[in-house]
Amino acid sequence: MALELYIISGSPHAWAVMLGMETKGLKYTVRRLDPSKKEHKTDAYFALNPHGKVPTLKHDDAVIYESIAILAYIDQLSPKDSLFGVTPKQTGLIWQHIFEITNYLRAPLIDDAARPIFQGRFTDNPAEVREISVKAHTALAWAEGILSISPYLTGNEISAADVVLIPYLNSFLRATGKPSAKLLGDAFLSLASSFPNLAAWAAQIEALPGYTQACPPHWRG
Ligand SMILES: N[C@@H](CCC(=O)N[C@@H](CS)C(=O)NCC(=O)O)C(=O)O
Repeated sequence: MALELYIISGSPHAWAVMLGMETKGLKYTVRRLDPSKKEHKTDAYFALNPHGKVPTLKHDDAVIYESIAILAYIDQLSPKDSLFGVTPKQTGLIWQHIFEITNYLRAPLIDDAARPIFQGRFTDNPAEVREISVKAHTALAWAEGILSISPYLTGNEISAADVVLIPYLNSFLRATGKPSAKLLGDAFLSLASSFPNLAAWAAQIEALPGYTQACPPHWRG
């Protein structure tokens, strides 16, 4: 049976799974839900995902939600280009970085910045913007440090850690380009000058075949 992935366009978590699918070379069907019609809050969708969130994967008799769980599931479908490493050391490091990203980078980049900006509820208080900016800089500096010693977060190959981080980074950067976030955007005008290794890493992932296909559909146009 085909892999069916339920997404909302713009969701960084859905994006990460799509990038994982592309990296693994898997064929999948996208079921795009329209949040303006609350298509992710129907009884039929709650039966798949009790939280009414995306992404959710359907495959044979399996229904899996939580983006990182879906990445682990699809990784098992083919041995090609393992996303979670092949040695104990690689696997441990990949999971360590995934937890770093979800525990320490997601909040400053997505919860405190990208999401409120996209939802039109970002603060215009300069002191609050400054605090958000400092926390985002600290988060990105963590990645910059790692990427100054290896081309991907866990070595020479792309892993689930990279796949989880790039949608957070690019959602954050897209959000900071919005006029309502000008104060914050000014602090991140040139990623390349503040975080050269992070910028090179992002460019390298964006050049991979499948990257564009994995991007949020409404961004591609
Ligand atoms: N921890 C979940 C987070 C899922 C999540 O927050 N999804 C958001 C989009 S990025 C969503 O569905 N929001 C719609 C809603 O909560 O109503 C995962 O990794 O899959």
